[in-house]
Amino acid sequence: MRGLFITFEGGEGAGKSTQIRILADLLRASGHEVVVTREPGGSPGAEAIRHAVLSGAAEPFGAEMEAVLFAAARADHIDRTIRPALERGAVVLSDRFVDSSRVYQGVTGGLDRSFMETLERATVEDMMPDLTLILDIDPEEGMRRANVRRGALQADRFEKEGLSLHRRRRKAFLEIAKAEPKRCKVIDASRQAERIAAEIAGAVEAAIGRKNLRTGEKAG
Ligand code: Z5A
Repeated sequence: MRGLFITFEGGEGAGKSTQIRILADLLRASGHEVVVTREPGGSPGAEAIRHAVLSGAAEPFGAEMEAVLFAAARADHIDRTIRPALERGAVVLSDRFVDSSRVYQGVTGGLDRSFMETLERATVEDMMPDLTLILDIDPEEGMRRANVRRGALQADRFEKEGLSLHRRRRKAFLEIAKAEPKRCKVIDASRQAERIAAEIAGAVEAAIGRKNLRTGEKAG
């Protein structure tokens, strides 16, 4: 693949969308084609599944079925959006990807490890990110931020869950970072957005260098 695949992970309200917007502007200004996408979603089929999983409509069918739906959405997202963009040489910024399944369905959903690994192999194949930025924040602060942003809108299937689950997820993301230090970088997301953005820009610049991605002109 000629492009660069970057994923943003972490708990609710960590600031992933905010940081993706800042980074996308920076990369575009230096001439890269940037594709901003998200999970669940990022392609027409996956966006349809997003509605089913986040509304809670799939919850009665159990955690395994939810995991299968997230995986099906991911397979479509990869085929329709991520792989074509990387083949063009673009930088792909995805708000969540496979680590969210590992954490939300695997760890806090209590699903069997080998079941999750089989799903992951069947969907992700060679499409692991070049860089995963894990935005780490105290879940209390993350939920406070998410509540402010949501305003009068209803909380989704996962936002409704309690603080202890959010704490377990934070720990699980940090464990992934520890197990895969080459791919993952933990970012302290409790700071001001500008300071976080500066650290992210440094990490992305290094990844661009490692991948020898062209800058200053449109990838093509
Ligand atoms: N899920 C899953 O279970 N399995 C899977 O495989 C996948 C996903 C892929 C998708 O939610 C849900 O699906 C997710 C996991 C599950 N669980 N939940 N909930 P989503 O896409 O609707 O939402 P999210 O991914 O959790 O993100 P978020 O809550 O929208 O937050 P965010 O993107 O990280 O933060 P933000 O929108 O950039 O910022 C939140 C607010 O804080 C906003 O008002 C900002 O202006 C403010 N903000 C941002 N940065 C700062 C700083 N630095 N200081 C102060 N305030 C800030």
